[in-house]
Amino acid sequence: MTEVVHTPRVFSGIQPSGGLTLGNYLGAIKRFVDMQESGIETLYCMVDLHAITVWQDPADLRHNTRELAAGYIAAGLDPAKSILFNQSQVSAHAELGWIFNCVARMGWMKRMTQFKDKAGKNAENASLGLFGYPALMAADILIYHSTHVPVGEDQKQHLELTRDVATKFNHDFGVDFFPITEPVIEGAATRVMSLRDGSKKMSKSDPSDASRINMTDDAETIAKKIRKAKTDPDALPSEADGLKERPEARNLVNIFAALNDQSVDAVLTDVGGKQFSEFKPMLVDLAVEKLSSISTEMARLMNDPAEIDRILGEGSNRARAIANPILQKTYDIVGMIRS
Ligand code: AQP
Repeated sequence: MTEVVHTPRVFSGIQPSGGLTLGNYLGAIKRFVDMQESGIETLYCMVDLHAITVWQDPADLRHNTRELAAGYIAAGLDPAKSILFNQSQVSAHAELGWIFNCVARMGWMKRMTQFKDKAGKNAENASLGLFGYPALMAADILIYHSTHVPVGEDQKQHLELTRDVATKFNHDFGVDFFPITEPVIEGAATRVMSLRDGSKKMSKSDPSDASRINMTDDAETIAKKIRKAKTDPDALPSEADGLKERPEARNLVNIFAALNDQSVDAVLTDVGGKQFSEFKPMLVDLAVEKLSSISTEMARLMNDPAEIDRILGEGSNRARAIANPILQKTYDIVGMIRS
């Protein structure tokens, strides 16, 4: 079998399951913008079908999907350069997702740590969709024959499963059809942690609003949350090694480095020896400078929901034009009659 070389194509998505956080911005959206600017074809999705794996109030879901689109655009994604759309408007995702439900194995799903984290102790009561989430995620990526997926560290295991699904499909049907996708997990903040607990991921669904910076927070709220962020009593070290056993300190330094497009070492060269009473105001100034223009632009865009819907409709048309031929070919490989 000759190996097919796939043209580089980038796909990633975020759930409209709440407001965007600084974690989503630094771990994902900032990378999306970098990849858009690299000239590779880029598709960025609001994965609304994934969001409903846990309960979403319909009005909130609509609002959050538009707000996520506004966040994408305000952060620098350009609908003329990237294909921006919501997942449910491109039915090929769900159709390929079903085929992958029949390729992926129960044992693979049972090993997914995100399911265990999200279902918690009440796994019997979790939706079937939450359990099968990674098979739909594999479909999101592979329906475009995507070669690269920028994500935060927490998605690494799901991307390994996507590679397993592609490998098994290709093997079972004796084809070289789906690419083996590369995760792109880069930058100083691939895992932004809660401001209240350095061992927990910053998350939009954390019940404590003080645990996260929302992309819609105003300057005063950002300042208050950073001032209150948990730290330790020691001064900052001059080298990254000194942050190893200090999760909260490491988190704030990582956030600073990522916002300022610097390495952690470069930040520590400047701030090593400073107390948090000095470092936190520096971080407040930087965060407000970088984030306030995004939140202002998001608010402006949200005044015109019809324009957001138009952008998503147009993006969905462009996405369908890529996805549908790949879906038809998949059905053909599997043996479905298409008359
Ligand atoms: N704390 C984080 N640090 C770095 N990257 C993060 N991402 C999420 N949190 C962090 C990245 O954002 C992208 C989209 O995530 P998602 O919304 O699809 O799902 P998630 O990872 O489950 O994000 P949340 O905020 O934790 O949502 P909820 O609370 O609804 O579960 C992914 O690339 C992710 O890596």
